[in-house]
Amino acid sequence: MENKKKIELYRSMLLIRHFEEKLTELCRIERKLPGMVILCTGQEAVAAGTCAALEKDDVIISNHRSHGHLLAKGAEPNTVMAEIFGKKTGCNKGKSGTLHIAVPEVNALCTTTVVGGGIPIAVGTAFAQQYKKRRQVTVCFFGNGAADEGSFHESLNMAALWNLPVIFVCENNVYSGAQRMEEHTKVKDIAARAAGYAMPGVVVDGNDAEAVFKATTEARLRCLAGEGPTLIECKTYRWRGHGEADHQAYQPKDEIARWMERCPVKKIERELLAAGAISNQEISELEESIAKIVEDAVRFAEESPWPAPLEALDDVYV
Ligand SMILES: Cc1ncc(C[n+]2csc(CCOP(=O)(O)OP(=O)(O)O)c2C)c(N)n1
Repeated sequence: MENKKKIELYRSMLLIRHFEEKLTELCRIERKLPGMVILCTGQEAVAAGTCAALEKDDVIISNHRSHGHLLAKGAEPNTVMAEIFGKKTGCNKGKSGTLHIAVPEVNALCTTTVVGGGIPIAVGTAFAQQYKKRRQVTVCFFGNGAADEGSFHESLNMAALWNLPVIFVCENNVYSGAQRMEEHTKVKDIAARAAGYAMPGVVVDGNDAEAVFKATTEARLRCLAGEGPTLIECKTYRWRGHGEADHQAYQPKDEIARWMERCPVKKIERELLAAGAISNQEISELEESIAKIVEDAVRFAEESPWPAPLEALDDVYV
């Protein structure tokens, strides 16, 4: 991979990390953020690696752990932050809050918190892309828990049958809520399920952004060649609880520590330093500029007005 592209990946991951660390801080202030805040800290390489392999017109469908996906696809930090605050200037006018954000400007069409609910929607958008003969693909992000839902199996079957241009990206972060994967399925690799639907299934190190980028690039080319979908399983780990109110009593401390040693952001940073592609000075400057983007986003959100109560009736279709 070219150093320029690798630095892009690093920057994308740093933005997600800083953005979400700020959310962790804000969650400690009572009543600052409405609703449940669900973070992808530790999983940044999946969002960054996948989205770096996509074009702007490609579609992503996200789940409850969405901030990384949206930022990596190019969503504006200011309007995403304002949306998380529930403000009128948010990308969904304060009506979605953190859990249901859509950013149509970057083709992040839908975030659904119905576990497994995004997978058939992605099959639908991929069908539209194929039907309209667009050179575009759809990526669907979902967790390992979602891969045990009926919607996952039905969707993979249909997508394979119709050779749809869809890439199923399973972020296997070991847990689903408070349950470990082995408590709800006997399979070791979710990717093995792809064989049941006659599509390629790939396991990648989900803490290696470059590996995720390569797997997505190959899957995208297969989609564009009319060869249909791919299931990519990214093995990673959730550093935080299911949501920020979760005290993680069920996650062994030494397990968290082991995975933190495998930090995806530090990994790419070490590689860039070793290759002489970036200096410590440049890293500090990059961190500073990203910290400023996040501070500006928080200021923008804090200074923005609340939506008026009657605006709840705008944009309602029926
Ligand atoms: C259909 C449905 N069942 C249950 C829930 C409650 N719920 C929300 S997130 C979650 C865990 C999802 O785990 P996983 O798919 O592995 O994603 P992760 O949270 O690990 O990223 C559950 C059970 C829900 N939102 N929707």
